[in-house]
Amino acid sequence: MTYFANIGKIQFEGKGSDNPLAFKHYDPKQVVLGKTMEEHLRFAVAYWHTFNANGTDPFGNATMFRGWDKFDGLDRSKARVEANFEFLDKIGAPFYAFHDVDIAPEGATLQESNKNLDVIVAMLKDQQQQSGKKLLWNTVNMFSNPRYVHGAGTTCNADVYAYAGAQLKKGLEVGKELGAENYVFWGGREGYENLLNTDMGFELDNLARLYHMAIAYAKEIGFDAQFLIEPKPKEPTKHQYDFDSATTIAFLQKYGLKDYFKLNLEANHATLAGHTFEHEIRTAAINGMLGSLDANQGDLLLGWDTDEFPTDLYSTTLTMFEVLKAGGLTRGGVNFDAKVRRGSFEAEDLFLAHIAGMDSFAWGLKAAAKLIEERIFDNIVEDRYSSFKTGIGADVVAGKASLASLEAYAMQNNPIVNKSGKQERMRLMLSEVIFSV
Ligand code: XLS
Ligand code: NI
Ligand code: NI
Repeated sequence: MTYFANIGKIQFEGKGSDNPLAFKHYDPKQVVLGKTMEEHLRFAVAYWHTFNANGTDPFGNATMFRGWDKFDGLDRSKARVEANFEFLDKIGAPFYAFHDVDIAPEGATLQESNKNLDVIVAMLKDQQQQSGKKLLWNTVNMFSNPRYVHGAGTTCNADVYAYAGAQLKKGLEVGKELGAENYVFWGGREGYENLLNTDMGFELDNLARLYHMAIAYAKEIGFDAQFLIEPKPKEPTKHQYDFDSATTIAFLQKYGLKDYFKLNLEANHATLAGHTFEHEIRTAAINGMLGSLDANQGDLLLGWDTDEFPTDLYSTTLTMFEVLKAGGLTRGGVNFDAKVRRGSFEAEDLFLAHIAGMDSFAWGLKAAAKLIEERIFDNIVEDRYSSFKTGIGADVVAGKASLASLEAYAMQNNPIVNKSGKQERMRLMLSEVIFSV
């Protein structure tokens, strides 16, 4: 069965092409800084946005009716599996990612849900083997079902906590079965609405307990995926506990979890937290915590997680600049946690949107590589801190300075001379590089 009959394999045609169904920048085999674009970017398709979303919003019903929507229940799930692998093949993405509830319908009981999962996971495994496509990460949805109204790992109800543990256990088994490269924890409803009814310290202790149990179980079953936490500051709760990179790292450190996790950073979550994406990536990188990326973009005029496909070249360039400087994504990837707009309801839009995202990231990768190869910013930054290379600055860095030695130096060093930071010049240089590649 084919779901995208009118569309063939998307090819790289280069900058001159006017074919909307072709890549202008993403040439998977092109080598950039010693690795192919495919190896750098490790693109993944998000199951939930591509195969489950139907265009509903708080004000309106579904606008999207896909080929698989003529089926119901498990049959629809099976159709989605086929559609997923057809899409991965045609768009040329090596990876996909899902929540348990994306791939199989929830049953009336835990047993029934697990049975449904088993049927679909067997199919996914088979299709993975046939196609060579891989699972970048899986996760479990512990936020949509009404049982999670007060959270999962941070719920006030121990029965719900137990259910969450069971669902997580199955999620780890599914990840192992499918050879997932990573396993993601996004704290869907791990947060609070009102502090008056919330024991914050207790909730965080319980969340850490759940993570420790997950580490122990993964070890027990030999599931060696990289564990990732995905920070987000708000939505659905007013105050999500994993607010941003820095908050999440502090949490992991406090509970002795830091060595077992890295971060899955999402562009739109960064901006919701009042940061740029590159700020979040840098914060993770300097703490050795960069794991993977959920690529999308928000809209500064709207205050929520709009999950648009990333097309802002400044952002993709600065993102890839940070990633390259941090040594790459290793086991992570660029997962399009992004959805087509409600008005983009044609099946072809799924392709056009992914092409836009992949080309924008490839463009950003090329620009970032040029910034690095030609040391366009590095020289400026190095010069900016050069006073720490010699004299009193070098003493500070070597740990040889004391407040007394700083005082002795400051007393005879007069006047102090500062230099311009030159950021306006650098921003123009950035534009020049982006439009030169
Ligand atoms: C929601 C999150 C979610 C995670 C996976 O905002 O981005 O989609 O990536 O649960
Ligand atoms: Ni995400
Ligand atoms: Ni998100």
